[in-house]
Formats: sequence, structure tokens, C-alpha cells
Amino acid sequence: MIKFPEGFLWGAATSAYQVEGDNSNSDWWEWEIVTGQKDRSGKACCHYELFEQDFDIVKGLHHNAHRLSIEWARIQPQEHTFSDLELAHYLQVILALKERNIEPVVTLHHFTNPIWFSRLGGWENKASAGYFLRYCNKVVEALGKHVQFWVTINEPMVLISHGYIMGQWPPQKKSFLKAWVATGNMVNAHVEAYRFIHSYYKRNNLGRPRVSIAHNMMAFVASPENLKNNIASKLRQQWFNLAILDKLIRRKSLDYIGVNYYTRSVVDVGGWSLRNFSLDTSRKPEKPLPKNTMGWDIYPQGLYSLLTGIKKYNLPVFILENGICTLDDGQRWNYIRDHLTQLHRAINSGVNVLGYLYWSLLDNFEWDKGFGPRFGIVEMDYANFKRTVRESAKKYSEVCRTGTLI
Ligand code: IFM
Repeated sequence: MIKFPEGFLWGAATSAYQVEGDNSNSDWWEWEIVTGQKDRSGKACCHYELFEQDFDIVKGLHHNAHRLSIEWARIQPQEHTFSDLELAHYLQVILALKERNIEPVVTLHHFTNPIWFSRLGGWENKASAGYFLRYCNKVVEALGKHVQFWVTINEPMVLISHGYIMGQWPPQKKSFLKAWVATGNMVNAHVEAYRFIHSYYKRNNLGRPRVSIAHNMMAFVASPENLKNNIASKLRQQWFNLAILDKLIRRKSLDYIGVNYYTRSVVDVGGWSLRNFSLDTSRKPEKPLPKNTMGWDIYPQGLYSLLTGIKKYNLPVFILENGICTLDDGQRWNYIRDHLTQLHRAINSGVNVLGYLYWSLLDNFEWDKGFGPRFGIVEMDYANFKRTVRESAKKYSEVCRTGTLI
């Protein structure tokens, strides 16, 4: 039996675009149409209407924290228009959590942008940080009184690699230069939002907020082990996992490190170009592992090595996402159990961990992969939006209730 610290935060996460439905002013909505996606987000999980029902489920599962995101395009559908109605909606959402004694963890940006923002150049535009800050002001003024944990930007490095290097997601660019510019602007956006949130809380005597990003970290494993692959793994650990943390910590803008962890990446470099060194992977590693339905290796020990690797920053860590898409719910529970075991090992090695949020509460819209992948501890019937609590949710709920894993 393993015991987690007192006051540990337990729960699950979602993001607005993936569960709410009808986010028609967002760039992803337009992208789904223009690129003729087979699955369109449409009503998603109808969470915009059914959030109270979902939070009843969360409460019943003994979660004491819940992560959600605010859809920027709802709050600011046009550059010069802010919607009081949508701000009021999100206030209702936050209050619905608070009434149930569930700590909200609020993300301000989770992959999607308003269409007007993308038309102005999105994150490549030098003015993007300023636009983001105006939106943050509105949200923090509306919700600040009720929120302690903020996540400014979800997985900036994933957005950069999928949107600006591999060119699979909007804005579908393939340019290291553009990626570099967009990263710089996102870093500035985070720092400005961080400073604003802190000054707002101070001015209004709201106590100390906790602000971070949700950083997707991957365990990079060289296979086969040789000089080129070892160098590439070390470079990727620096570029993908550590560089942004170094920058944000240098600018004193992290109160904790928000970690999203799913898998390892097997590094096998074919050539000598920058692209080879940054992107080449192998689907045929020497030691193959079981996978999720999207083909990601299941590699729990990676969580331990990443967490002990960031202990040097001396900041608390909060696992903001960890999860598996699978049609085998027994495999889902094993995944949760094995990752919690590694998390506990990291705690025993001196990593200060504030909490763990499973991705995701609900099956939901998995971006360019549509509705196929099933990440939820709660199953979604997209035909009628019926929610069914899975066995894995019930087992996880015992961990949440008792703080122990048997
Ligand atoms: O669904 C995504 C989420 O939006 C961000 N982190 C990874 C999840 C699974 O791919």
C-alpha cells in the first residue's frame, strides 16, 4: 500500500474545445471545415450545457480538484468585442465546482485561438502577447476571486511542434524560424499574464495565486543506443522538455511546474540535418512496449525520471495531465496505477508534488484524431450524450477518497 501526502489534489482534466461543443469562433472550427475533417467537433460532449451533471459525477468520484479551460473565442469573439454573457457562464462553471468543494484549475489557452487572432498572424504576430493579456485581464477580473490555480498556456511546445514544425495542426506551418518566433511570443504572453495575475491578486487582497503552464514532457529514449541517438536524445530533452522551463524560471514566472506526461519518444536519427536531429523517431525500438490506441508507448518509469530530472528547479510539481486512450478499461486502470506508483517513487525521492489530474474526465474530441481515441474515465455516448462511469473511474475514486493506492 502506498500513501500520498495530506492535502494532495486529486481529479481529472478537460479542455473547453474538446468537450463543450459549438465553439464556432475558434480557429480549429474553421480548420476542421477547410481541411474536410472526417470527425468535426460539433457538439463535442455537450459539456457547455451539461457541466453541472459532469461535476456531480466528479463529486461522486471523490475528486477534490478539476482542471478545465476557458475558450478565448467565446470571451472575445471579435477583436473589439468581449462577451459578458460568456464571462457569466464561466463564473457559473467555477461556482458549480466551488459549491461541490472542488478546487478549480483554470487554463486560459488550450490550443485554440479566436479566428480574428489567427487572421492577424496568430502567435507569429509580435502583438500576440498583448492580445492575450487583454483577454486574460477580463477572465481574471471575472473569476479571480474564486480561483487559486491558473494555467496560462497548455502545452506550448506541442502547439509549436504540431502547428509550426510538423505542420499538422493550424496554422500548418513548417518552419523552424516561425516556430522560434511563435515560441518567443508565447513565452512573453505567459510572463505578462503571470505578472498581471499576481498584481491583480495583490491589489485585491486575494492571497497568492499559483500560476504555471501545462508542460508536455516526454521521456526521450535512444534506440539503438549509439552516439548519434544519444546526442539527439540529450538535445531533445533540452529543447523540448527543459528550454521553456529554463526561460520561464529565469523570468521568475512559475509558481509550480505543471506537467503533462503520457509517453516516451524513441529516438533513432537517420541523417545529420537539424530536422533529423529534432524529429526522427523509430516505430521499431529494440525493446517494444504495449501501446495506447494512438500508438503511444506506455512507459510509466518515464514519469519518475522526468520528475527527478526537474527536482533541480526546486519548485512544486502538479501533474495536470496523464492518461491513456484505450478500448480496454482494465488497461486504463493499470496505466493509472503504474503511473501513480512512479509518481509516489518520485515523491519519496524528494519531489514536491501537489496533485494528480487524470486526462480525461470524459471521452472527448481528440483534435485531428477526432472522436476515435477514448481517454475518459467516463464513457461518452456521442449519439445521446449519455455518460457512463467506467470501472477505472471507480478504482481511481478510491485512491482519491483515501489518498492511498493498494
Ligand atoms: O487531448 C490532449 C490534450 O488536449 C492535451 N494533452 C494531450 C491530450 C491527449 O492527446
